[in-house]
Amino acid sequence: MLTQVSRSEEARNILLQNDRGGYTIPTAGLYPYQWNWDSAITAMGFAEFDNVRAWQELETLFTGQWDDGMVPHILFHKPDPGYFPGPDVWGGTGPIPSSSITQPPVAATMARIIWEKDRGAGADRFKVLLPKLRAWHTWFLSWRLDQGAVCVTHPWEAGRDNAPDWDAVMARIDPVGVGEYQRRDTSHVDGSMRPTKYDYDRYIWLVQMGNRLKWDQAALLEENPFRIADPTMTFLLLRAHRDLLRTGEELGLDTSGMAEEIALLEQGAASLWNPNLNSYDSRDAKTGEWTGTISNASYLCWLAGLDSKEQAEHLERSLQQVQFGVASYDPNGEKFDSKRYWRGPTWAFMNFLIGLGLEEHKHSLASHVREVTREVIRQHGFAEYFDPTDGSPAGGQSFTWTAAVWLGWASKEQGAA
Ligand code: 9WN
Repeated sequence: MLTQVSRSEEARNILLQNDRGGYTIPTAGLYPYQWNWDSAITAMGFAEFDNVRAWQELETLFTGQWDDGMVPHILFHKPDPGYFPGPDVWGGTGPIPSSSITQPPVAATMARIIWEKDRGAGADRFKVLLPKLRAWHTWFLSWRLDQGAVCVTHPWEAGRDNAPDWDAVMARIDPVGVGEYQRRDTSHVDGSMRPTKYDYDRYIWLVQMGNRLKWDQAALLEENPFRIADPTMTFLLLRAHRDLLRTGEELGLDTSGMAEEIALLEQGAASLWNPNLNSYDSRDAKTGEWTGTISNASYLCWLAGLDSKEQAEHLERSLQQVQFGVASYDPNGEKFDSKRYWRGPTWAFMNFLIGLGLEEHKHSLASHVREVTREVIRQHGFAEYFDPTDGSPAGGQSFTWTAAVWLGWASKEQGAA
């Protein structure tokens, strides 16, 4: 078994090997492009040994920002036939080839962490980035709110692709006319660890619909059956907006309107409390129905500044059920599948975001979340995700954000900078 020191060396090497010049790919083969929230987390990892490179990761991400403020979930900097769907399927209209949906906005929160490491060097860079971050956040506020909570319009947008949260609405989609296509992901990793063909038919059908509507948000609001108020987006945008306000004030920038926006997002976050489940849940914005899911996204409430005794009780139970939590879906839930992606496996970067929130609240579960994440990586390496019951590595290997989380958080003791 590798020691902690050699794991750190391996982690730095993964970041350097997956560097494609100003941006990193999540892992060679399976994900050959720049992904939005992967890059933000990766920037935090780079900040451990190269602060300039950390800022550059975020700056490159914003070269793909659309005129309306949206920052795409994938930037196709260089063509690569190894990934499907590529730019032709998306039909994006941004400044560089990209997908046409977004991903959870963690960039402002990661920028804040990077800035804290070297305020002097980062101030000018943050000043340039801040209006772009704000424009992206404003785009969410303009197009994606349901009772103040933030909606996703595609499972890939939540970054939790096949989470049980989407099952009911996915079942209502008839992917008629989707046609033949060739998946690439299952040629890189075992299909049992990936979403199914049933899922993919619907993913592609949703992309084709958006392309047909030219990604016009007003038209999508009418036509897209997939519109779910999601705890991932809501908690992370609330947190990111708080970070932006704080930073804007400290840098002497215009922050007018932001406090009101935060109050609206706080209402939205509160609206995601499902009293029947006694947990934060996702809500179908088209029907108002709860999805009935306790997921790892439910545990992002602390990062958003919201404490909850009931949510902590769910987390404690979940952690007791498996050796290497936090499971992405309730281990007692009927849909729990320890190997299939977002239906059970544990993800180091989600544990980091959950753990950070718990630590800020001085919660007693915080150290457990950090320790199990450290242990699963120490024992099993830098996998995309892990089976929480026995820690076995799953999905892609030499994974960038897992390495970044090791460097910036999991390998350290709580309270260490
Ligand atoms: C689709 C890159 C991304 C992550 C997502 C994760 C997975 C892509 C896929 O990989 O999604 O965006 O093809 O499965 O679910 O969170 O950003 O690591």
